[in-house]
Amino acid sequence: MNAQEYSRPVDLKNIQITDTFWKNEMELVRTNVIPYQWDTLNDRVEGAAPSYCMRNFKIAGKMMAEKKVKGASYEEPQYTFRGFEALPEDPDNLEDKFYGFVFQDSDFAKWIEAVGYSLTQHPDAELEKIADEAIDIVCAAQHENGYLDTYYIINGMDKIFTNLRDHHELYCFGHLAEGAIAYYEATGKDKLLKAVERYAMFIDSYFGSKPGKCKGYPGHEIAEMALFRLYEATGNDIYLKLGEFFIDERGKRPYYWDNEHAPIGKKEDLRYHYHQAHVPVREQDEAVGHAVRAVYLYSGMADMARIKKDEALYRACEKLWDSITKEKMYITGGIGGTHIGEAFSYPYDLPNDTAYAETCASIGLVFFARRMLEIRPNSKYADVMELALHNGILSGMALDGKSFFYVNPLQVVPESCKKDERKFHVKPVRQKWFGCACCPPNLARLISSIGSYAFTEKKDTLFVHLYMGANVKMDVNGKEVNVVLDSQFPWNGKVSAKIKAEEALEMTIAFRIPGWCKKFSAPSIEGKKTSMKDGYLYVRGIFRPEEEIALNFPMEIRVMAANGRVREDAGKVALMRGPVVYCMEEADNGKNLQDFYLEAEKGFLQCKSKEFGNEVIVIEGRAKKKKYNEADTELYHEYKTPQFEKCKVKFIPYYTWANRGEGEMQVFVPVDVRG
Ligand code: FUB
Ligand code: ZN
Repeated sequence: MNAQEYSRPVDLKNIQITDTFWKNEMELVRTNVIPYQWDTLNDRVEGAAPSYCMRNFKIAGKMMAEKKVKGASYEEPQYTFRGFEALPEDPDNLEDKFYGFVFQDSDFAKWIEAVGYSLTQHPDAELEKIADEAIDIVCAAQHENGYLDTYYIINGMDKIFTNLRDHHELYCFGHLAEGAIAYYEATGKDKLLKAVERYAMFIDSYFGSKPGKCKGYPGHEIAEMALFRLYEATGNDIYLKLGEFFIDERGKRPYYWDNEHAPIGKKEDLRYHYHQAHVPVREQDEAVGHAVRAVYLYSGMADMARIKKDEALYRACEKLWDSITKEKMYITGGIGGTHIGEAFSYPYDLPNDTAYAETCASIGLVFFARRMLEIRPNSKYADVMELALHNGILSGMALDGKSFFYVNPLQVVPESCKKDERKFHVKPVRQKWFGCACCPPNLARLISSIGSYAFTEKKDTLFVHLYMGANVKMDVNGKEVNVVLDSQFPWNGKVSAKIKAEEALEMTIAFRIPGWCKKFSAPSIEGKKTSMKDGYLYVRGIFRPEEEIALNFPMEIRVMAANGRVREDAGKVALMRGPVVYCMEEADNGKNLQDFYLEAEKGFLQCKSKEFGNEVIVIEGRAKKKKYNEADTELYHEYKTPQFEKCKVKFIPYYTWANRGEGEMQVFVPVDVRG
């Protein structure tokens, strides 16, 4: 690899998103999620699980009026993978101690990150004032040595970094660093960034390969990619070296955590798989363990591979990418086949109704994809990014931006979510908030920064990875150019790019050709050199002011089947159109969705619909619905050729499901093989 090969995200301040589809999502985040989250951070939302986040910062910073404390309050973390309820506390009678999950500080960090991105698109003095005041509270909590994690500042600094495996200090640090950089880059205000740098220096004084330093590494990854970003934002290579140390130390034997805790016994390796620490990272070739942790680690590895030009690390990233996308990813871009450990399961184990597919995990997959694209643009990464964004991620938020999914199943029977403990993690309706509120703020920070996933630049080349309406400003050999993109994705495949510049200039625009598009057309490319490489159409030449390039990616309805080894989907199909995955819902098709056998060969009808507020495309198909006969009243009976009645079935975009009340839903549908 050499530095010339890298493309980097276009600075958000140089992108204005104008797109109908994504602008709508960004506005939901700006007008609903960010203010709502601020209220939850301050425990002001009636009926929602309290966060205690800002309260913890105030207590750590001694900003609360003195209150009673019933003795020492050090407690082991009380989170559970089965439920996300906050600890039951009487809000009017709280002691001055830490409340909530050990990683509650990260709620603020993700909020300030989303605020930063949002301000680049929509300056808002009032929001900036609230953010500045929040930063004052957070910075007041910082310990004189630079340490900044309220859990230990409140519970006892003698315990810091003593439970790296399960506590989340370095995770909270990572989020705080990302938030501080985003806020600094948006506003130029560096108070939080300076605080984070002091904290980073303290961490650096504690961890490292030199004798006497701690050889531990984060139990929940993210500090790695945050440190690389901090290095790139500040130029201080101490952060780079610290990030490298954390990446290189992971998985070495003897396991660091065995000195922190009693060894875990025979199952120890499995436990280390959960943390992606079973072997050193360059030897990892299968995505395992907790899915969010995994993709955060892989994102950090990809950053380091790029910065250090580390081919071995890049090859490991590629293997892990293939492991996820060829064997362990849902058709929606969801990852994490099992709720036990919120984890990847074994290859091809992708159950629809017990799926975990955490919103955060798909978001992390997008982080990983964008980083792989930076190293080597290849449409396979952007295809997955687009898939996850339009399906497994957007499904995480209601169409009004007011409620959220943590888990994104591909099949739901509401009764089973309430009565079958194996499916308690699956919710048939979105929730207002969660005690463990990782997903909604993660959605907020991703959606507010969507432009930096859509566009990257390298010298005089603009890469268009995702299609969306936007004005992208670039410096091409000292000349300013605005590339104005127009798109009606994800419903219509016509896109265009228009040049706005003072004078003609030579540059390249690299357009991703979506993997789902069988035949694209580019009617208006004249007098330019075009070439195809790794799924991108490179258009190079002298562009005149107002010159426009138009492309068309016809969106056809595709009937998709899973690999035969995905047992859950045997004999079933799913519908896709462009990047959008479709599903059937009870609201349109009635109960017992398992009784429908899709007559896929009979074709489909697509029509525009406003039933979800903004216009979407819904699909109508034909099916045979099983008729129940007398024998069917018995649990078991002799087989008789089943009788069917002909009917129509309706499919809606997967991300719009559960917006019309509670009901059954399925993505994969039995197919009528006899036609
Ligand atoms: O542990 C912090 C966050 O909580 C993880 O990223 C999520 O998967 C949830 O477990
Ligand atoms: Zn989450």
